Amino acid sequence: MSGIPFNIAATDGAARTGEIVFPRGEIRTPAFMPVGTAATVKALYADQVRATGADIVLGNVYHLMLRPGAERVAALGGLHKFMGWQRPILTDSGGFQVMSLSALRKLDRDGVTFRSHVDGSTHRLTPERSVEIQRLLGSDVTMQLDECVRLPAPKAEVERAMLLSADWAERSKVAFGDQEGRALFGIVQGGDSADLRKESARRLVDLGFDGYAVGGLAVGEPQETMLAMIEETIPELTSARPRYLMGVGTPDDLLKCVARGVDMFDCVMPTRAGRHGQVFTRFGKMNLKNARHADDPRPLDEESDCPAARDYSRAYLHHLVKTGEILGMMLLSWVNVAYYQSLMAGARRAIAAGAFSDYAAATTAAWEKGEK
Ligand code: PRF
Repeated sequence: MSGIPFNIAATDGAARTGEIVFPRGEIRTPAFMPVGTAATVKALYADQVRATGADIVLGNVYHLMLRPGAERVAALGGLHKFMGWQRPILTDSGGFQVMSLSALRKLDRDGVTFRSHVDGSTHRLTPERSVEIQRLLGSDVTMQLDECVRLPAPKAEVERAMLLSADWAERSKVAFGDQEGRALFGIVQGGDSADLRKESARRLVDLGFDGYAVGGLAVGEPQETMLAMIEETIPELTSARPRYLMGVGTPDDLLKCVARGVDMFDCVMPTRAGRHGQVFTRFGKMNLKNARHADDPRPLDEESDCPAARDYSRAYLHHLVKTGEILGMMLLSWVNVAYYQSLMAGARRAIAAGAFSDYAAATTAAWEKGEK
């Protein structure tokens, strides 16, 4: 392992707060990592993402290997320089696309062959090639290649994918070797089966990773099942290492999972919702397409630190969304990423003060009450 420190400053029940220390900067946990699939957090400047409080962003192996190509990014000085983000970057391995692009790929024990959704060309990913691409990109957190399965699925299918992912974890670890200042995370699979989840977690812990991700959740199962699986998995993972729940979620999911001991999250939700006219604020979720906003001179939240939430009227944002203006997507993505960061900052403060459950209850009550 690469010796990336994870300093836990305080715990409150199962929740923890601390810092993961990378040469490029610290990640304050619990952390929300905005998704920058194609070397951009869609509709936001890198500096703006940083100003919302994000310590780390995501990139994606599958998308970047197709365009612009990992070797090209490496020749241009790496992903940080390419996209103008100098802090840590976590790259996802392509394992999610094994599920989301299932019509365009062929899986075998050794790896997966994708037919490009862009131009139909074929691209091969093995655990070794995924690790190599992430090294070429200059990733701070490399994710193992895994197979994510959509739920519901037959248990035998979930078990096959879990065992394949465990085998790929081992191969990824060998391929990664020892990279000073960079981390490799294993990914727990096992669908909605508690025994498969535990077995997956034990196999990863036996191998030893810098951090442990929980994959294969928020893929069609109810929230209750997701939370139950987290409760089954977390105690099996090394408590001294970061735990990352992949592709989750709503603000409510985040609070419930922080309470269960998750340290890191990523999700397209704040940016994707923002491009579709939806915003998250401390008053809950609202859709700016709704005609009730057309004559409303109030900002989304006058107490927000985010200029997009403070300095523009709801009537103007409604107009931008209704007319499909680019600025509407930019401002709403900004509001949402800023809200997710403020939610996590609040969670960190509350855990440090030993008051996380009060914080979660008060935050949830404010969403439910909505605004006046
Ligand atoms: N595996 C990988 N990336 C992911 C997932 C997974 O299971 C998920 C599941 N929610 C999101 N992103 N590699």
